[in-house]
Amino acid sequence: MFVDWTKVSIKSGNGGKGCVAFRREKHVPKGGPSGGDGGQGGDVILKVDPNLFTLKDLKYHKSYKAKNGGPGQGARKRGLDAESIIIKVPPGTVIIDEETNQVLADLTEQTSSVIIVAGGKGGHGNATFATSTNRAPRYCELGIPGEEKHLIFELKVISDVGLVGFPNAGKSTLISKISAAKPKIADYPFTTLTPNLGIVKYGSYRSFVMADIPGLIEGAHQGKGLGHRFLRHLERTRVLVFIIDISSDDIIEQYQTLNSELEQHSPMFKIKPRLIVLSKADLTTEMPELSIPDIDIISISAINGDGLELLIKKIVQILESNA
Ligand SMILES: Nc1nc2c(ncn2[C@@H]2O[C@H](COP(=O)(O)OP(=O)(O)OP(=O)(O)O)[C@@H](O)[C@H]2O)c(=O)[nH]1
Ligand SMILES: [Mg+2]
Repeated sequence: MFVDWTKVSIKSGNGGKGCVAFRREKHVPKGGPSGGDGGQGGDVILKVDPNLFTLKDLKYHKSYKAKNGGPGQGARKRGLDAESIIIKVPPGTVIIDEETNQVLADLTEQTSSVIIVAGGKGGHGNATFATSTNRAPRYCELGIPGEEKHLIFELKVISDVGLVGFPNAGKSTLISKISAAKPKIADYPFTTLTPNLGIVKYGSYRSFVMADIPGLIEGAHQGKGLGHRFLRHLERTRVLVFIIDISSDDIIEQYQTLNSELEQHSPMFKIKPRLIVLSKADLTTEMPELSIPDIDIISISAINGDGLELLIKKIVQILESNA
């Protein structure tokens, strides 16, 4: 199951309480203060796991609580520091504070990690407070309490290239031909229900990541169909590839409709480099004469492979010139 949004509560551990104690040894009738400090409460840490692709695990585990630091002990012994809790998230996870709506972290790098709430510091034991005027203090500090937060985890998948198209246009077929992704393909709309990522290899060692999302329909930005839920997964892409069935009545109008859905979702799409791909070219012998300023239009057939090499070449050109 693909989960790209969930709420999670987290709490870091309290610092351990300091200790009040005095040295008790043979031949030392009035030993000095010896209460140790409390240990540090556990942190809650978020860490990217590049092998994850969904927030599914978090959906079933709604709250995470780190342990409290141990209390200080006699003989100046410090309480145990509590272990941190590490929550693994897929690359591209955005962490939002539910109360303030503030973005607290955006974990895009393959290795990034962040302490989202730090454990409380332990309190000092009475040994710390001994002075020349008060040699036997009978007080200590409590630990600092841990911090609690209610968070929203939102995944925006990380991919270089995003496929945009109406349902049934052939997006999933394309990604299945040029990458190892094996999405479901069928001759009806809304076959794809959640995003698929595929790694497209080119040259000897190079690759880019392509995202196939559910098809868009007019009104998607207002919630029609399924696509709007997934538009945010295109936000981080560097190239948009519009896939339009070559036998469509008005290809330019289809492009404009798709484009306007994207722009109404977010104006950031206006400046994204793009390509238009006419799919299912094997089904027609009439090649439409089209042109749109500054946008390359190429035709492909994912079924017989025509145009796929050129498509990859064009995508790479755009990626490299916008690196
Ligand atoms: N003849 C021909 N059929 C194709 C080609 N590409 C895709 N199809 C067919 O078009 C239908 C839809 O393909 P999909 O890849 O599932 O389309 P999609 O855009 O992913 O559709 P949604 O997931 O519903 O948005 C399937 O029956 C495919 O076999 C092509 O190049 N030539
Ligand atoms: Mg599909």
